[in-house]
Amino acid sequence: MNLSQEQHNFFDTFGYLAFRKLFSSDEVGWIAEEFEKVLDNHGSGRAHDGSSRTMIVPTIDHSERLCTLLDDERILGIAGDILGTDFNYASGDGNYYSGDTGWHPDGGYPELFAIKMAFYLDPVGRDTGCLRVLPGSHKADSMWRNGTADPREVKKWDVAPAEIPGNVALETEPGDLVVFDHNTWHASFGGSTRRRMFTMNLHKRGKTDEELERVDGYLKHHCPVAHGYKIGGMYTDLMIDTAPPERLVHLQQLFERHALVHPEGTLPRDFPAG
Ligand SMILES: O=C(O)CCC(=O)C(=O)O
Repeated sequence: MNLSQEQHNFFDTFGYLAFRKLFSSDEVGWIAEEFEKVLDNHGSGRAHDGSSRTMIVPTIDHSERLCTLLDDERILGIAGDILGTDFNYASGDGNYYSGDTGWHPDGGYPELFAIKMAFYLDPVGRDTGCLRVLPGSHKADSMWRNGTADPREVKKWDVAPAEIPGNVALETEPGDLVVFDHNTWHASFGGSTRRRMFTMNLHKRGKTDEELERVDGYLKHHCPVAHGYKIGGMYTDLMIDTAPPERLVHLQQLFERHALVHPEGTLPRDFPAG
């Protein structure tokens, strides 16, 4: 699925996009089932009591079927259009969120580098845990990034975090997909104590020395090992061994860079020829 010119314009201007009913209810059925299995069998999902967030990194990599999201024409079309068709898959978390998530961006890059795809597996509304964004906050010269206004300092304006002027609530139903620039400030308010959500992070393939430095900088702080999940490399063997040649394009660079950035967290293995 490729983006229309208007969707490109919207993403460039506001730093996010929402896709309604991208996945059918049948698809949401198996996606949610696999997600639950991953959290329960590879994470501490069974112990989740709602007192705090339960998280795992990676998520789709632990399920052969969820891995195929990386082969899905809709995902490839959206990511390829925004980041280039040779984009890197940069892992993602799986969550039973509990309560609010405060305002934050996922990065602070001078230009577009990375996006997050967020799959909310329950209906979420404005005050029941949907993603909120500050439109335009991905731009380096926006007031949210140029030092004029810090969304975490709402006290000085005497407003609640959920009431920051201009914030947009991206209410979603299961099957919708929310995509945003890592630079975009986002948050969530009023959600349940078991809000199911997982993400796929994707970023531009590094080509110049400067771009590779950015890729390595990303890996240093954001990959399974960096988050304390020792899976022996950037990806699970399952993700690599079940990959058709087209998927390998999105795995190769971070597979290689991971060994350089986290040598102690990388078990030797071959990468398929493709
Ligand atoms: O849904 C949420 O609580 C916020 C998600 C979020 O902050 C993120 O994925 O970076």
